[in-house]
Amino acid sequence: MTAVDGPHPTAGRIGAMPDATAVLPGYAHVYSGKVRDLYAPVDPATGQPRTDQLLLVASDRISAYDFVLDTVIPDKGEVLTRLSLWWFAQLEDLVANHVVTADVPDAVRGRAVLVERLDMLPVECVARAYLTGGGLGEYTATGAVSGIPLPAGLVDGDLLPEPIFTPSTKAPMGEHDEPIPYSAVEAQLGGALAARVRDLTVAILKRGNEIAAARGILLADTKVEFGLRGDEVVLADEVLTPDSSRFWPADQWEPGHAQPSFDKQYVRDWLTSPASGWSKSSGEAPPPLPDDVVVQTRAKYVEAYERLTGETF
Ligand code: PZK
Repeated sequence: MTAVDGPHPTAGRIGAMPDATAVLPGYAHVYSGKVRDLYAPVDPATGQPRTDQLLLVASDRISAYDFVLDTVIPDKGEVLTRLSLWWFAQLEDLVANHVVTADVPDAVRGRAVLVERLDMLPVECVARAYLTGGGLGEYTATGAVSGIPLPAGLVDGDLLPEPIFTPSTKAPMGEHDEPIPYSAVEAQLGGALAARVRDLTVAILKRGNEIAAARGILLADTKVEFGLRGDEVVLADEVLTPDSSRFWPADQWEPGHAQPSFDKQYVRDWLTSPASGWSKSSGEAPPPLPDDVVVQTRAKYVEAYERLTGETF
């Protein structure tokens, strides 16, 4: 938006301004996902982007029903970045991680992490502790998820007998990841590496739930990304955040129907209410969120951070 455009039509409403991808002096923009951006630090000696590090920047953007909304949630990027850093520390005895430092330029301080550039593995590593979403669909159709047979009679939200590894393809942005059988991961990575990422993914979700359950949060499932540092498997990206995992309030857990989302329930409830005037199936972009929905949603992200870490945001 330029000055001659005048104020944004929704300026003044909390979170209504779209948050532009920042121009960061000393960094070259590499890629933008739905809600995060990737930069390469520029080597001052050569003026060229470094090939050994990346800056991961989390925005305040939020997605719902496969749309990136026209409204930002203030502090969401910082809450998720700080939560991810906290989880990396909780998981350090299980797996090495890509974090170099959280000491980053002021423009993105708190919501960015400088990381080691890894050779990323071309698989989305998903683990499920509870049955829902795509896993529930597969189970209903076949009685199994990712080729793993499950007991009969399970319903939406049920706790699985054991957390399971349910890998998927890494689809380009705008497309959906497709579930793949474990044998496809073995074919891509070889047996030893496939078993390593399977066991790590499940161990990360188990550790996450041991910690989260005591704080009233269930982690239904999670998606993690790994890369290689030589032969070593290293945990990358963000970990156990509400954007990479389904967070459920433990006190409202009731199998048999879709569970409320710890973080996005106010957004979903408003978007699907008559008040929004919007329909999921319309193909139209969702309208901007009202202030009270923004405020309540921000509070849920902060609450998740504070409950899990025991720290004040
Ligand atoms: C990497 N992404 C996804 C994350 C985005 C996109 N340590 C690493 N080394 C090499 N590549 C990546 C990472 C990490 N993490 C991650 N794509 C590449 C991604 C954040 C913002 F726009």
